[in-house]
Amino acid sequence: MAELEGLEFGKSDFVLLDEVTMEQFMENLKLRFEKGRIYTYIGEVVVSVNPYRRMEIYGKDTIDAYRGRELYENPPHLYAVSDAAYKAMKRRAKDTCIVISGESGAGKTEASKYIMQYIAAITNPSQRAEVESVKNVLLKSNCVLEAFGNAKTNRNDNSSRFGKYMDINFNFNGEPTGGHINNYLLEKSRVVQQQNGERNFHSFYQLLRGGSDELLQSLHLQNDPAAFIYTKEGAATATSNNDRASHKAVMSALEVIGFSAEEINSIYQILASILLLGNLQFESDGESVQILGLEAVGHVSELTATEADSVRKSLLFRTVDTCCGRDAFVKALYERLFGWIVSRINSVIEVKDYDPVLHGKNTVIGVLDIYGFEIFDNNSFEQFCINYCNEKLQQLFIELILRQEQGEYQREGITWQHIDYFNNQIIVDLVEQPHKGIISILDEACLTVGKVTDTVCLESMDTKLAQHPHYTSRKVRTDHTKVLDFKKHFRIRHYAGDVTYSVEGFLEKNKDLLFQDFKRLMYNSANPVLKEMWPDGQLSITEVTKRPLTAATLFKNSIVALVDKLGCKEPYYVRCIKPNEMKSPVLFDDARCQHQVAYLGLMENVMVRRAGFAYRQHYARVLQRYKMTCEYTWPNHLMDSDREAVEAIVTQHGFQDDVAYGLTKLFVRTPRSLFTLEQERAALIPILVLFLQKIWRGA
Ligand code: AOV
Ligand code: MG
Repeated sequence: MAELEGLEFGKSDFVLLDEVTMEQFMENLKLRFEKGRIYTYIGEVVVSVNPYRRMEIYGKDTIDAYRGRELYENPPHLYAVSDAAYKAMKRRAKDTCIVISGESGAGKTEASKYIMQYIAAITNPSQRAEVESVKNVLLKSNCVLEAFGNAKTNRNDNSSRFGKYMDINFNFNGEPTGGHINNYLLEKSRVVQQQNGERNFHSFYQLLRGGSDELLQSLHLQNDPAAFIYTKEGAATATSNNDRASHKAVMSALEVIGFSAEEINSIYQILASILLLGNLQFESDGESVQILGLEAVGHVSELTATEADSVRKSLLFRTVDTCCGRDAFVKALYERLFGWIVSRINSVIEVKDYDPVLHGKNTVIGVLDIYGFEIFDNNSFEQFCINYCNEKLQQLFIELILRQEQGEYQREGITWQHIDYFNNQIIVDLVEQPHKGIISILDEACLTVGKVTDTVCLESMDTKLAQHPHYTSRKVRTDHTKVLDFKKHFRIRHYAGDVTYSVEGFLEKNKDLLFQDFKRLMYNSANPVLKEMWPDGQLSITEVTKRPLTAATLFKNSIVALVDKLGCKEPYYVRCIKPNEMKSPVLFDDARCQHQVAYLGLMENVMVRRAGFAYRQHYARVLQRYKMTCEYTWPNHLMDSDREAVEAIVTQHGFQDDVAYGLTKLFVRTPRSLFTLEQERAALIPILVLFLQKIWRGA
């Protein structure tokens, strides 16, 4: 662990701190941020602080510097872990994954893109066309998925509103041969409603601001987001996104990926239909409901290649709450569109004709970039799911970091000491435990026949969870008569902070009902692309009555499956920290940062790393680097093994009490020993250079 940057930039690995205290940790983190060193290690974990400015550290030169190198040979960087993951995959045929976590706006999505760019840049030196095309699609898919799955929130101008796990497949040569994207619960409620100051998904603004007059005309749209109910809120909101330029980029990405002109057109027709449906107004005279402005219905039917009369009937089928029915329809339209885009990309990059016997083992690197922990003024079902997902990932981090350390010591035959963590399993259980957890209680309420309201459901939670240390009912009576405003809230003490959720809409969002009429309407579309998105529209009524799983349960199942999948891979971690709430490149908000360091468990991470051995390295590597510091090993040793030679070095420098000899690696407990070696080496290098020069001159 050489200090490659000089001490004025702080310690490049938190393991090297003189003392593991929060003060020292924060001091180092802040110093490095201020010096523009946004990455720091804890062993092999990268801690990243969002710089909120363009950094000149991602170019080709940097990529070259990291290619094939070991972690400690260069300053900390995402590229170094990407390379480590790649090497593990290539040399040892291990499936690996890179898990990026941190709260909303901390820099996860940007990190995931740099990681993919790095992997793309270092593979396929022979420029084989098939491999190039796979890489191209993988890279271009980001742009498309961000357009349709990201939006401006009050935390992040480009916030991921879906979870993404991407597997990149490699052949035995270490060339990418394909990939697969899993997407998790898109926040579809955003299509119909956004919080103050937020926007709908980027795709709508990109179309309205970037689409040609001709395109917009054919879609019956004006080029003004303010003209549509669904985009009005966002139209007035300033953002750093250039919608017009993005529209171009997305169009071209879609083409590169291989979407046909019809498919691209269908995508825009669906977006347009959604916007037009949103502007429909319903009028009720008490008995029947009418749609005002039937012209728009005509446009929607044209755009979706369906019968105008069927569109009208579907919209008016349930007269109780036509607006709700319409909104549910529109949300589903968007969700299906998004799902279809993902599966379409998958069909292009899917590994085809791979024969393990012929081609060797197919290995993967997975990259996980999911929505980060978030707290808004108003937190609903979506935040509940997102934050639960972050609990699960934190749980995985705890397990893997401990497991990894324990595993390594065991393999190498070394005894070690246990470190205590705050284990968030208790919060995970609060949410997901069968019969007792919040999801179960929600599901039960959804299954109950009759009028179960959000409030009734909340009461049930309040009763059942009253004793839970991480659950608080917000149904607080201030005096004996009045229940205060927050009667519809409950609070969860998450690992990352307290979040108060409004239970309003929970049941409806969990049931996630969509009338069969709408599904049938879409399935009967004359547009094959649309029809493909709605295969369940052909089900008969009897098949439909089978109760589908609820949204929360589906989400839980998908996250459990994800965690299982990650658990069997060799994990690499990037822990992102958001330096301030202002998106400022110069502000380091001490309290906010310290809070994140605490809940991410970074201090414990350092302690675990140090309690055992701060540093471990294969004997051959140690020898290569330090053999010049010992007379018995320079220039070559005559001992039976590298291990013995390393023992000679350690003994000569007198820190034999500070090390343990594993089967294949040397373990060093305190960084000081290493410093001694490094200093010695650094002092010897000029002498060595002189020496070599002499030899050369002499020759
Ligand atoms: P997130 O993915 O962690 O939030 P992003 O990766 O979208 O956060 O980062 C938010 C913004 O911070 C980006 O749009 C950039 O402006 C800036 N940023 C982040 N990382 C870098 C970097 N390495 N260099 C320069 N700017 C950066 V969320 O998806 O909301 O949980 O759900
Ligand atoms: Mg993101």
